[in-house]
Amino acid sequence: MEVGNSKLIDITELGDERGLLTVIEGNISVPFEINRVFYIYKTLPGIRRGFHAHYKTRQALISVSGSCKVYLDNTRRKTDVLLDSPTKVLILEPNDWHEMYDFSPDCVLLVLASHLYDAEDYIRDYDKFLEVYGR
Ligand code: T46
Repeated sequence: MEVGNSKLIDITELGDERGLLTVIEGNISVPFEINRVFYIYKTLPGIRRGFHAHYKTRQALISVSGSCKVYLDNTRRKTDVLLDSPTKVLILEPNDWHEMYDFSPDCVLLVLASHLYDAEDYIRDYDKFLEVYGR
């Protein structure tokens, strides 16, 4: 499903009598090479984070435990996405302004990124975001 410039995809759940397993492979399940992994957890009630877009970094967001929401703005359309399953993957494109919110106390938001961390890759000013990506 298209959300902003990004996409929400479902990945296959593998299971047997022992329980469940889900696998994500770079350039296969997600459309980029995975060069960095981080996770956001123990988020305090009412917290909203993100508030930026990127120049080049593509990411995959998965709530592997609990749930959270992601607000996306591609300058023309604003969308809210619910991540509430370890099989739901938000392929987040760099040109979507994003904010994460409504974290459940048990939420572990796993993020797979196409590039190593670079503070220069962030657009944290909304007017700058419109200047770079707006029509
Ligand atoms: C994004 C959303 C989904 C690092 O030093 N290295 C890293 O790889 C990351 C991700 C962060 N940091 C530092 C930078 C800040 O001092 O950790 C601190 C918290 O990062 P930030 O405020 O950017 O966190 P969020 O939740 O606003 O955004 C993060 C990612 O940074 C961002 O790329 O798209 O998650």
